[in-house]
Amino acid sequence: MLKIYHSPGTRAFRVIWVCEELSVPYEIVPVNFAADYRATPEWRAMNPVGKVPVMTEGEMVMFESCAMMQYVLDRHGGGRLQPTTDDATYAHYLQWCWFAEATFARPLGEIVNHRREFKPELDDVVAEMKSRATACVGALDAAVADRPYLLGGTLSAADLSICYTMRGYRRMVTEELPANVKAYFDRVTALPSYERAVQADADTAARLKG
Ligand SMILES: N[C@@H](CCC(=O)N[C@@H](CS)C(=O)NCC(=O)O)C(=O)O
Repeated sequence: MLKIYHSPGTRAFRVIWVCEELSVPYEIVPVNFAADYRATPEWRAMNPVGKVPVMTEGEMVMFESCAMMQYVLDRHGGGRLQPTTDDATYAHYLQWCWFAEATFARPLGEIVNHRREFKPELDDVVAEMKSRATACVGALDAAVADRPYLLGGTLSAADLSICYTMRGYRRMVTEELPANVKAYFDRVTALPSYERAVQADADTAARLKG
């Protein structure tokens, strides 16, 4: 059984969403997001830089949410939610999967880290990060101008990963999205698996409180 170590609102959301979309069984282990817990030797043994998430399966322990997502697809997806390597869309599948975390989530993460470390926050730094994230939304708007999903007519895990990051963009930068991206985000988050992932996230929060 996959175990997903998750703190509410954080990046395991994309892995949980993929599991829900694929109907792959998993268990959530709620993680206290407090910095002092993440600095403990117990947690550092799971994630050596003290971040979340972590995923395990049997003896296997891994971190990095997009790698976790890919593991679930390759081991448990049965070919769903991703093109094969000889498919014409394969290169762009990889591109958008990496873009979701390495380029789009990065400035958003910097805003979170900056706000945690600098009080008061430095407005110029936050504005620069918001503008970098907005450039990513512009790229996505162009990419989905003529298609329902990033790869064309077929939903893939890249869409779930990007739309997880888009949640952060809407929370941290602006709810307002350009027209194509808005229609795309609404389409992908209309999946019943999205509601189940939102519920799993809320249940994790309740477990940590209770
Ligand atoms: N690239 C990593 C990023 C992990 C990450 O930054 N996680 C955030 C929560 S979503 C975190 O633990 N932040 C705490 C910190 O950086 O101190 C991934 O995708 O798993």
